[in-house]
Amino acid sequence: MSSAEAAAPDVSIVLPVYNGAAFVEERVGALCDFLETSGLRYEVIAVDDGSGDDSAERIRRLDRVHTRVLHRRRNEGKYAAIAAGMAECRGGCRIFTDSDLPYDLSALPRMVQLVLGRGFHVVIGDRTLPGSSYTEHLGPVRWFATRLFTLFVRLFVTGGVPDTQCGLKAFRADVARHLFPLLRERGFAGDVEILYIALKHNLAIRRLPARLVFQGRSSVRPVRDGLSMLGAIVALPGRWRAGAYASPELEALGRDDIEAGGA
Ligand SMILES: Nc1nc2c(ncn2[C@@H]2O[C@H](COP(=O)(O)OP(=O)(O)O)[C@@H](O)[C@H]2O)c(=O)[nH]1
Ligand SMILES: [Mg+2]
Repeated sequence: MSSAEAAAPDVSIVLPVYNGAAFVEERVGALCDFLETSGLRYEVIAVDDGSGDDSAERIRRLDRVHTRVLHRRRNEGKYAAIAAGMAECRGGCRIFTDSDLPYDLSALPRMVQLVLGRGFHVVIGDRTLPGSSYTEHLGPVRWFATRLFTLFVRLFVTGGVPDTQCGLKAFRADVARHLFPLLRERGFAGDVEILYIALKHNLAIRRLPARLVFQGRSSVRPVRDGLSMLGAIVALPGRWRAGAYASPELEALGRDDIEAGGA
């Protein structure tokens, strides 16, 4: 093992940040405090996606160890930021979560254990599992759009994954390295696309209950984002057939024999 590999952190946390000035210092600070006491070797990569506020500066001013900020000048979307952050990660387990850290942080070491200890390729938060708590208040339009979207996704794309949109997903380093460069979607549809590609390559996906503990202001525009997500989703099967998601590495990983059940 080279010295660079020996020094690699256990976990990298990627935070896509967009106009989070109201909460980002407190939430990123809480994340760093948590990670410091977790015993994990970690790095945090916050990716500011052309925010119109001083989110990036606020995170920089926290001046926390193992934490850096990437700044993108133009707002390109949540998944553009996540993919840029993932490209910089060195951890054995690479996690992204929303920058308001909405989910109980105890999920993080659990995900690391499932990825590094048990070898799962992908571990996702799932708000439909028993043990989840999801009390997010949704307005009526968002509520309806979410129901319709979920039904659509279930029917057409990811039969085995009831909750594609939870902002808490972990990837084994080798999986992340080959999966993220295949993504075409830049916005919220990336959640569906990444799971679609993972399922197509028969990767081992483990679901974990997600407990919502904090909710920042939502930037989702239900009608506009919902329609653009539906448009993105109908394009996935055609792209697969055209070979856009072909990857010999992911295909080989899909043949891994990952032990089921247990811890
Ligand atoms: N990089 C980037 N992140 C975004 C953008 N829009 C939302 N996000 C991030 O995506 C996450 C979820 O967004 P949010 O507005 O809270 O959506 P909701 O929780 O699903 O209602 C948060 O971490 C946001 O910072 C964007 O345009 N660019
Ligand atoms: Mg949110």
